[in-house]
Amino acid sequence: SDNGTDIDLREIFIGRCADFKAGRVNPTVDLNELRMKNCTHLWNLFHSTFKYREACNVTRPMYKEFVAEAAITIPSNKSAFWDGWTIYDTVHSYAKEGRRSWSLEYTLMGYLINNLKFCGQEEEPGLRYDSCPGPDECGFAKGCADAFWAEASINFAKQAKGQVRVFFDSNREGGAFHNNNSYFAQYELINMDPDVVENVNIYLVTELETKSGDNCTSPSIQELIGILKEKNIRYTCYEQPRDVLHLLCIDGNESDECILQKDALVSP
Ligand code: CV1
Repeated sequence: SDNGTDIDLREIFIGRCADFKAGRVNPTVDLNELRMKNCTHLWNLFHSTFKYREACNVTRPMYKEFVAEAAITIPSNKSAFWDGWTIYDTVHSYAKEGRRSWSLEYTLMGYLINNLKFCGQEEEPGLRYDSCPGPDECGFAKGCADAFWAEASINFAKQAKGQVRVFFDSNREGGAFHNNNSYFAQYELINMDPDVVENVNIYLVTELETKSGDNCTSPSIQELIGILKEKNIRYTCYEQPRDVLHLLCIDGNESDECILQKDALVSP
């Protein structure tokens, strides 16, 4: 168990929504489409899903209406997926708030809910402020928070078009790709549409100054490739892709793998 519902949940939600609508979060959104979104209406759909309900008694379908109403169009070639928390920061710096890529957290619904704590109870006041279940505590993809992310992930994946990227940490414990109990595998990969997803670019990233773990031929990634083949989706697998390496090297320019500039000018 974790901390309880954020005291200012409503204010944060409404404020984030207004900011997002104004294009101040992800500047690449379609502002016309966002004009139709009513933040108070979205808040009502969202919080009524878990208010007066025991925290683990919330299931994925209960979020369908909120997710459908909050959904916005995701541009082609921009979708970025990830599997495992250890790659999360890298994906977000790569995404550059949507300028380079869109991860779920830079869509309206993802941005609204990201990092918030919320859960309900049957008794007044309907929200629980002492503690809320942590990840997986109600079972995989169950309970007020995890059920939301599962439904949101489905919507996000169904919209992916063109070139998409999936980021993995090559040194993730248990293998880079987790097929069972990963939101990426169970809700995103499964819902990608082979008619519109042209290619899945598998990005296997290794932290600087670290021995790489899984590569494109490792069983974990081969399992992913097997699923893609079965779904008839093309893929390309990259080990330490250069665009990501360059990004990592901004903060790690002393590392051996970051000596990219061959003839640095040295004053005499
Ligand atoms: N996704 Br706070 C899935 N779960 C999320 C997301 C999110 N965007 N944000 C949060 N969670 P894990 P994964 C919570 O490291 O491979 C989407 C969930 O409630 O296991 O399973 C993303 O689009 C759950 O408790 O990653 C991404 O592509 C835990 O974090 C993919 O699904 C799951 O995190 C990542 O899911």
